[in-house]
Amino acid sequence: MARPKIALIGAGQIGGTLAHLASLKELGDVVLFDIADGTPQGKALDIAESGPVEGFDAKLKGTTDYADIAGADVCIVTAGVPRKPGMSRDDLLGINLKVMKSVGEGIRDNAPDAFVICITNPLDAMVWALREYSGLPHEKVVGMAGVLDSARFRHFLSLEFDVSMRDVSAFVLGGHGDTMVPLTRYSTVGGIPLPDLVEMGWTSQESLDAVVQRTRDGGAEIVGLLKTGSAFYAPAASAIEMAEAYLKDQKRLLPCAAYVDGALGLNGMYVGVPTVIGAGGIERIVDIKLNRDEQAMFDKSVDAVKGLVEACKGIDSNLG
Ligand code: A3D
Repeated sequence: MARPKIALIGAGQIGGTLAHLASLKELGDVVLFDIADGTPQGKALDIAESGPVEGFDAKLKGTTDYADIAGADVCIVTAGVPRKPGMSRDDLLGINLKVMKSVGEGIRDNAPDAFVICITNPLDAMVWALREYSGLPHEKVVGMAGVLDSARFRHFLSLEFDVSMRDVSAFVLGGHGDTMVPLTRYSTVGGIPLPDLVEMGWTSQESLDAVVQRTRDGGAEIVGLLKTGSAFYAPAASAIEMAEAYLKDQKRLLPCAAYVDGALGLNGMYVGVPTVIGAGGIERIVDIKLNRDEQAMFDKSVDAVKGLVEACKGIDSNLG
């Protein structure tokens, strides 16, 4: 069987890291696309030259021509601009919406059967716009945010409890922004829910609240440290986990910005929810029950996403 083809639209910080990880994991052959001529070609060649040392079999190609992504099985989209200190994700909306138009049309015309993972911010609105511009089925276009936000939550929890990150599972729902909803009730250490660990005296409610807030601010913390851009290692690793779930039909239960029509009381919008990813793309939305406080936080997050989608429609009247 031929190797899967993975097209990375955007060969910047995340795009380059995606190409490296996809090669190391031998997920398939990689095409790096960017409008900045030289960048995708240079990164593809550099990573290919690490192949003999690392011992992976993957072909890499850098390009500025959409024709080269033809027949891709997976497209991961990072094209656009990232945040600088002092900027919110929402400040990127106008400029990145234009980018989503050209990328959506490029995918529509060259790789209409691909599973498309969007990373470009503001995530929930951009994945919605990318789906609109590409016209692909909703279950084949998804946004990466929940895996990253949950990974940050897991990392901070493992520090708080001084236990292995492998034994911490966590759930973050809602939009990828200041209103994201880290769900403590559905997050566990070795299967024990976080509220029980507070009761057991492993941590205090104040410390747990601080971990939740640090998770919400996780992206800004990195932007503040790097000063020239935003996080890229953990975002790339998170998107690769989703791509692998699709390519290997793993049926992973992962929180993603997926199209929800019916579940969780929503009709027809993209927002972060628990999903099952397999060969069919988003095969299932997990319709979890929220308590009153969780529902209030989720509703606020949903409203924030709706506001961004309306802003997109205000910029491009052909949308929606
Ligand atoms: P960066 O290193 O600037 O790479 C972006 C690349 O996109 C650059 O190489 C540009 O040349 C390229 N580009 C710009 N316009 C186009 C176009 N029309 N077609 C093709 N390529 C184009 O940024 P990055 O890789 O650090 O971040 C990429 C995006 O991901 C930004 O919007 C970030 O805000 C976002 N991001 C999202 C998360 C999430 O968790 C959702 C996390 C981190 C970053």
